[in-house]
Amino acid sequence: MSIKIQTLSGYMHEYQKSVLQPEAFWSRVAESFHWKKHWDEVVQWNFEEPKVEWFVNGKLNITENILDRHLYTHANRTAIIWEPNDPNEKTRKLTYKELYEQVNRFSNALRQKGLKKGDRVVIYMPMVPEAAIAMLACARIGAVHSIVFAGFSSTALADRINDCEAKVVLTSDENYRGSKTIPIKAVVDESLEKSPSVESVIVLKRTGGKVDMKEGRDYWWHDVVEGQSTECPAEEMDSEDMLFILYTSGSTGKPKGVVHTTGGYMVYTQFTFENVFQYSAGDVYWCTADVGWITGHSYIVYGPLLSGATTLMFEGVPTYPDAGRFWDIVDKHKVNQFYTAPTAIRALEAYGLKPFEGKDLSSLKVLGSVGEPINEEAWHWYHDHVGKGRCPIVDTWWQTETGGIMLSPIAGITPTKPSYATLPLPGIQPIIVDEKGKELKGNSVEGNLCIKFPWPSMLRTTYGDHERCRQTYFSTYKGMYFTGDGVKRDEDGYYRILGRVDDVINVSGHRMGTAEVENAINEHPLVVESAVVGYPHDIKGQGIYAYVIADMTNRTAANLENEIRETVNKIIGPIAKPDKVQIVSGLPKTRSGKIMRRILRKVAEGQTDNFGDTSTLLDPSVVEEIIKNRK
Ligand code: 7RM
Repeated sequence: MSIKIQTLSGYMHEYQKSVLQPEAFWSRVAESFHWKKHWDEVVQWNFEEPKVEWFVNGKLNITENILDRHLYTHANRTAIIWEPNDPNEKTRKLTYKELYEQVNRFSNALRQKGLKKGDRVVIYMPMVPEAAIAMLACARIGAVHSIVFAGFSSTALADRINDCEAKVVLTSDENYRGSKTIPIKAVVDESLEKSPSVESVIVLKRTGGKVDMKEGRDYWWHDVVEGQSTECPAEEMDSEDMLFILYTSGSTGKPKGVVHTTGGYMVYTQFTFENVFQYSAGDVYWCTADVGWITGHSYIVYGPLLSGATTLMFEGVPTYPDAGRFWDIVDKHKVNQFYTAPTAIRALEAYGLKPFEGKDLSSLKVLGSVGEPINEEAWHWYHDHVGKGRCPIVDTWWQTETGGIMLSPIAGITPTKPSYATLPLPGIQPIIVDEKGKELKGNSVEGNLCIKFPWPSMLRTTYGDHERCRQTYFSTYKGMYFTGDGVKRDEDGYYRILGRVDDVINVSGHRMGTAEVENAINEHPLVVESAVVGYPHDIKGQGIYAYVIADMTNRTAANLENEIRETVNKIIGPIAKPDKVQIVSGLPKTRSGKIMRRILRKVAEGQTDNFGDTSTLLDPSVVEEIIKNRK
């Protein structure tokens, strides 16, 4: 057994040990896994290059720790409960044995398509068990998966396929989402016109909708698994062999491919899953994220399945067929741990208490929150109406780059405080620095959040561009990992995340770079220049406000605003559509040509004076016009 924290003093004790003797601490956690060969050293690192290696020279396959290992003890335990978009369609349940067999059959199919260790596979699929099967099959044969959220456009998909030069794409005919059906195979077809690396596409039949199948390139999932053996030898992987790439937005340029490796990611996601949620055998755990995001990777698939847990996958949306759907599912499957995002909580809050009528919810023991700061009001609503005042809330702060939860209460053990992620998990050494990188010691301080010691599931590089990784995360403050978040440590030493301090916005828990949205807007033929900022939004957390300079000769403003929104929809996807578009004749720039985003942010927030120092502003009349026409 790994380390399971049971009391507050137990937490403090383990935390102390993890800081004073990290190697001994992590050895103890890692010993509970199956390794084909033991590691030589626990960790080797420097944050200058950066170079980080955990469980050095250890050999393993993560799927043996998910599948083979659990066969001996609980082959017939449910691994995955799948709840379809339409409540009238049948629920599916897969035991660990069934999962083992299906993963192996698909692994064999992938090998037959010529995939080898190190090859990249892009997964663009709905929330169905086959998405998890696909991930694990890749891991079984050492192929590297890169999941692209199925809401992204064909251009965004092509960019990601091309960046990692994927050989194979896995998709489905269509995707159900509430009352809509989305033809995702058609999106793949469009993106493949621009993606020469792809040799084969495997298509899962989900809706039975019509698709074009290209001879010699496209294959049905049910055909490729037909007749495959339910045994597939697992590839021997080094601890530091790549497990997956996941693209995420930053403050500049195109999304980066965050690289996670095998050994450390396995150890950390399992350890944090079991401890944060206080998962015990037999519990039913449900995380509402999509597997296209890191939360889905670490806390729907890897963490829970490594722990031998029963993990629920939900295909649909919180409001279909009505705003009581989440609570129906909790009751139907007697969910014990429930993990969702503040944006979902706020969206449901808007429907009032009627959706709770006739719902029991007494199975719930632990509630989780992730993706963005949870405001106090939403925290209390979640606590009172979902948890009926009896369930601890774990507000978990972490990132795609961190791989696993970093700051969080341990459910039922760490005393909580609304909107606080509370304390670091064992092994995590946060540090708060000021603008200049000076450490702000002690309590009651506010600054930028960095991490000063490596942890097993941290990113190793950004795919194909190590310098970008160094530059983005390890150069702002020397010798530390910079998170991009602002944070406050209060009088009790508790951490409260204040939000991003860079040009990243968080819309409904989805990370978006302002530069990325601007680039998409600029694709519109009449757009000259644009600037995008976030502003507070009641449900989404942040909304997207775009200021656009455009050639208006043949358009009305309303017309053009809609076209711009459509352009962004096409280039990135619906999640990036600006909430507000304001056509302007100029942007507030400094004499050296830099856009003064501070001013744009303030106007978007509704503030019309007190812009601070505007002495470097080239043309103050631009600001007056922007204020006058603000949306
Ligand atoms: C897991 C995930 C990461 C960014 C991060 C923060 C914000 C995430 C919380 C949070 C306040 C939280 N990965 N964030 N969790 N802010 N409290 N509990 O979301 O890569 O998509 O986003 O999300 O700004 O830097 S992510």
